[in-house]
Amino acid sequence: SSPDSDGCTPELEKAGLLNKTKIAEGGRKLRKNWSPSWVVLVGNSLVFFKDPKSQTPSSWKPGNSRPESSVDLRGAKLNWANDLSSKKNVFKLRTITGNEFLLQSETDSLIREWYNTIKNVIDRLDRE
Ligand code: I3P
Repeated sequence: SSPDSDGCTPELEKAGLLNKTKIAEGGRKLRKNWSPSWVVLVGNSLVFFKDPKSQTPSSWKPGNSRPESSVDLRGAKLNWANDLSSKKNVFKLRTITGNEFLLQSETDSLIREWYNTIKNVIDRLDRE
């Protein structure tokens, strides 16, 4: 059996570096501020960490990197949003609480994988 046969430990589904900006908080529009973010999809959440490359060696301690923020995917909406940016390969994630994020990558295949993986989690939660 798998190490998590009791299903109590959330499964790591995906992790990688994407460009991220938050564009709304609780439905209130925010000014864009793009920055690279280490994005981790685990269980029902998307968790954002500071880009490891932008951290100084002294500030980076393994096992001690606190997430900057995390997003509950239950009830979230995901849409391609190339109309919301001059950048290519942009999608928008909107949480049930009205927080909106744009995520972007220069690599077509990579952004498509992220879109599909997040969409699958949202669809699975919708069916529960
Ligand atoms: C914004 C910045 C963003 C850009 C945004 C600009 O200017 O250039 O990168 O978004 O465009 O307003 P500033 O740095 O002065 O805030 P994109 O890169 O996604 O196009 P927007 O206002 O049309 O969203």
